[in-house]
Amino acid sequence: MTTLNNHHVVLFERDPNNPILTVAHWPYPVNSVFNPAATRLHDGTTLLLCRVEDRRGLSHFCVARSANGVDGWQIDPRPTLLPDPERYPEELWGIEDPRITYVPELGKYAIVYTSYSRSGPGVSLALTEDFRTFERYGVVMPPEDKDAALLPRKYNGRWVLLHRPITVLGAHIWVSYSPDLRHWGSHKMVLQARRGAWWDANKIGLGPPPIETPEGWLVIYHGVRQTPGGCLYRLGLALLDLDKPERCLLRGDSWIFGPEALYEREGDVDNVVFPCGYTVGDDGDTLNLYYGAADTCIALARGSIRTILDWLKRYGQPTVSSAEEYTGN
Ligand code: BMA
Repeated sequence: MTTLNNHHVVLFERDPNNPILTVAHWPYPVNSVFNPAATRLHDGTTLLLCRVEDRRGLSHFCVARSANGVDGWQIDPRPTLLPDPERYPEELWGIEDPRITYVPELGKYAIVYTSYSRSGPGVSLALTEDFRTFERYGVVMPPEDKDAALLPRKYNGRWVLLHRPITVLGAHIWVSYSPDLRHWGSHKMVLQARRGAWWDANKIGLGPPPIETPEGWLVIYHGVRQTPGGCLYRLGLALLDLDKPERCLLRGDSWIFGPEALYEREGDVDNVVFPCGYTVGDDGDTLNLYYGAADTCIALARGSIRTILDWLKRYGQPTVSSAEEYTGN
């Protein structure tokens, strides 16, 4: 049964300094800075791995560091990670939309990103200890696939990747497993785009890496509504089982964050909020969500993990079984 589920609860508040990073901050000429990955280093510094689009239209990554995660950004004077199409042809048209996961077992950060190849966007992986040198693993999911992130630990000896391949049934979120970060299998659909008039019809994708909570992996995902006036990118919530992340426990009906501020409404691509990273505050509850606004600049919104989980438990619905999702019934 469909119930009216239109809860106007504000779960994320925009930082008054928004947009916190723009091309005006950049030490070299660029077109736009957006869709950053985020992490907190061991000394508490916030590190953003920003997608930077140059004036040819190709993207690379550049690191920005800040003590408080809001201002005083120290930006690498040159690109931090450039596409390397000579050795990695899949990076021919740039690298985009990174997600960072710190992996304690490896003592390294895993960066999962979109490599824009001649065949379309695929998912690539690189490891780093210091965001200065990077060990590339190449393509881990062939085109067309994007919006991927690694979970920070193995399940039964296998790493877990969430990603968004395009299939004949649409653009849905899948989970895949690997013993070595190179060979991936046991693919399963975990979250399906809805249909028809829904805000998340036909195309969804993972936002930042899933957030570990005592109640499950909190997933912030984007839904793309196609309208005659262009696409609208908004955010929704889901909760995956902590013991079995391929199992979706709850999913919200309403979107919870969308383009409202002028810097989200107008830019190179209007009406886009696109988070690829988060950090958690010292209180263990404050969620700092870093997002690209209108494919032009970087903004920050804050929420409370506790409040978000309460919302999901109150308004979220259990999802249909994966068998039903496969058949699309
Ligand atoms: C998606 C990605 C994002 C981008 C968004 C809106 O498909 O390519 O990088 O922010 O579209 O243009």
